[in-house]
Amino acid sequence: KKVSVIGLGYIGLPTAALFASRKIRVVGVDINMEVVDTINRGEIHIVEPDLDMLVNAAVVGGYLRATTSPEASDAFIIAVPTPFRDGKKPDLSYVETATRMIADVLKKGDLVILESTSPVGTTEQVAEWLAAARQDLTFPHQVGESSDIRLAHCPERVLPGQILRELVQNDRVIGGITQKCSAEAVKLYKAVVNGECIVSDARTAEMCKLTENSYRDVNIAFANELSLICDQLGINVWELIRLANRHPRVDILQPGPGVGGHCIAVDPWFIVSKTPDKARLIRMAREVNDDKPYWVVEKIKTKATRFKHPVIGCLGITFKANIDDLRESPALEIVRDLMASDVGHILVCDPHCTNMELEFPIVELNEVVVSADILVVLVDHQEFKNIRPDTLKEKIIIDTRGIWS
Ligand code: SAJ
Repeated sequence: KKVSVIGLGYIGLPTAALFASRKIRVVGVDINMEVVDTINRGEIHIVEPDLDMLVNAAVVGGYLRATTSPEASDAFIIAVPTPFRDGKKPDLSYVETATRMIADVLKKGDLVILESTSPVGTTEQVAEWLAAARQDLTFPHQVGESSDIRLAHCPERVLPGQILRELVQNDRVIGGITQKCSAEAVKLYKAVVNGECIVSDARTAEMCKLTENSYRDVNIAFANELSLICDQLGINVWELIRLANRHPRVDILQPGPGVGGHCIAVDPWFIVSKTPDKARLIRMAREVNDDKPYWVVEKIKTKATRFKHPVIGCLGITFKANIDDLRESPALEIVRDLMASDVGHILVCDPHCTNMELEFPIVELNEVVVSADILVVLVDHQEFKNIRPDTLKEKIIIDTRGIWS
């Protein structure tokens, strides 16, 4: 068996390495030559615990190699980005390009899996694209179980920072275009997944992934809305949530400076853009979470008026704790907003971003803590949690993550 993984990013590369670690021959395909070269040297271009060792072992052992153009295989896993463009519509162009690339090498009996998070109907669209490109083969949306090609959606649902563990342990939803498609996909994933592989259909599997992230977004929005209400009413929202969560059927998430990352801040829009009249709550949650960074900026500006030349120390720029990922980060958005205004002198500290190229310097934690009049916690990194709050008595604290509450 030979498996091709198209797209060697945060999902594709760990997936490719995992299959290779089970002694399955894997070809990783990426349009970026630099990425391909890096992997072929046994190195990686993304940050994820233990991934470097796994990729290195797979490349050295001869089970994984990378290339820029697909070659004949038994299974193809598409794991390319599906961004949401201009606040308007999902961009499926990477999926389309990947699909057209594999069409050239597809043969009777092959399995094609779409892993990318996708709006409902995308797997059927992939079938259309493949059928249009290969009229010598039959596809499951045309002839059902007797088709030459098997096609399924199997969304990834791993947490950055724990990708390798979750790839193996999490249950997988497998949505084949037909039953046989699902059965073939289950066989493939069973080689690496210890969790259950649960069979459904393609549209349900697509919606399932979007639902998981929308569920989290709506629940974070609830917490963020509570934080605004509590601020106005003079109530400590962190204590309030701790108390409410003592109820056996209440489990409120944590407020923050907004919602970041490339998934939760994006996927709900895939639902909203398909069914705008129906997805009212999902849209509103997105808006609540998107507004939160502006609220934090206004809060800081109000506090800053107390000083003639305020020094504002910002703690953290990543999208969540203990990682170095800046994608859609509300913390970074807040820092940039503050810098673009004339609110005061802004000092930024993030122990996870010291080697990054940014348009502003990253300052030592101690220096920020000592110099700041206003200290703003934007990310709950462990390094910040270790600071003793009693050393901060003289400062104005805006703690968007509740680490010192
Ligand atoms: N956040 C809060 N309060 C909370 C929890 C999170 O403000 O109580 C914020 C975080 O700070 C961050 C954002 O939400 O800015 C998202 O972080 P996250 O840890 O909730 O999720 P991601 O984006 O790292 O990964 C999510 C996961 N989805 C779910 O937990 C339902 C992951 O399992 C998915 O695979 C991933 O999206 C994805 O790729 O879709």
